[in-house]
Amino acid sequence: MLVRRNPGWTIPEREVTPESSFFGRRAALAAGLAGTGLVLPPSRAGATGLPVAMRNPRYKAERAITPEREATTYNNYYEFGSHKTISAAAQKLPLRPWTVRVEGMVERPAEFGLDDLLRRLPIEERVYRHRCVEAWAMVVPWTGFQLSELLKLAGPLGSAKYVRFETAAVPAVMPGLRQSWYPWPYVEGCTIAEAANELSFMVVGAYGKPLPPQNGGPVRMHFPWKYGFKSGKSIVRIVLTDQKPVSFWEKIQPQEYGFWANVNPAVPHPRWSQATERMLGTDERVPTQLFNGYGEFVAGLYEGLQRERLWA
Ligand SMILES: Nc1nc2c(c(=O)[nH]1)N[C@H]1C(S)=C(S)[C@@H](COP(=O)(O)O)O[C@H]1N2
Ligand SMILES: [Mo]
Repeated sequence: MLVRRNPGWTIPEREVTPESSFFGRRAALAAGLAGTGLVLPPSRAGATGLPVAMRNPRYKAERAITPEREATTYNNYYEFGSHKTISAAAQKLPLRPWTVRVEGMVERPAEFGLDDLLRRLPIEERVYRHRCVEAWAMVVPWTGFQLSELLKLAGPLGSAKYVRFETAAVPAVMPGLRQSWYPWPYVEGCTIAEAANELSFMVVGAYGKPLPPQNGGPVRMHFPWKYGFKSGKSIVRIVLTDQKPVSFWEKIQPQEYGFWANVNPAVPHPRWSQATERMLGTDERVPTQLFNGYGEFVAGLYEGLQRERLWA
């Protein structure tokens, strides 16, 4: 069992997007950016209703950005079907109104309107690598806010040890829900320390546009150092708890999928190697990196946990 005296909610100073970034006019922003190291992405955001977000240069993908068409047409979203071509079907998911309930072991449980969150929280763009456990990968410019910013609004209690994320279940538009052998709704989870990590991101946009439903719109998780299944889509409920969440895939195949699911090229899936990955839109295979290349940010989270099944 993990012992955490410091729940880690004091987020250290980092290169943050300045206050003026939200809803600021691009020209004013650009003028104020000189010397800050921040750059404006080639964004069409102003035209789409997504807040203007500056790209945070702290997070480097060191790979080419995946073509938007590939990332938005090759998806895993089992609520819409257990195959990759669900993007057309997913257009039926109503993205507004949308609320995210944050409850459980928090001082101020609340239901947040998504548009309200977009006005209240610092929004930025981060180019993150994504690595599916099936050994394909992509690089996507996500727009969003740090998970810790949302959790701070609710005030996590010291007794909370884990965070559980629940996806919307909308039977009228999600044919997959009729496959009753699956343990709907899709649930994922992480520890409080993982949730507090600066990389843990809630995504509301991709490629400078509102996040499309097939990628988990209007709001999804992204934990870039973990296999993709940990990053639940279309989130409606976040519960802080002292019970370790048992996630969707872990319930279905506990021999193959575990709680931690950190990316590791040296630990094969029971049915295939994890040493390399195929970049979406190419035939190119590239070497997989420990923690998907994010070890400098997250390796410290797992010190002392070597006996846990950290890699499945
Ligand atoms: N609700 C829900 N979230 C989900 C999934 C899913 O089937 N349902 N698939 C997961 C898997 S396996 C991956 S790889 C990513 C895929 O995200 P993408 O379609 O944006 O590439 O979403 C994850 N989140
Ligand atoms: Mo995945």
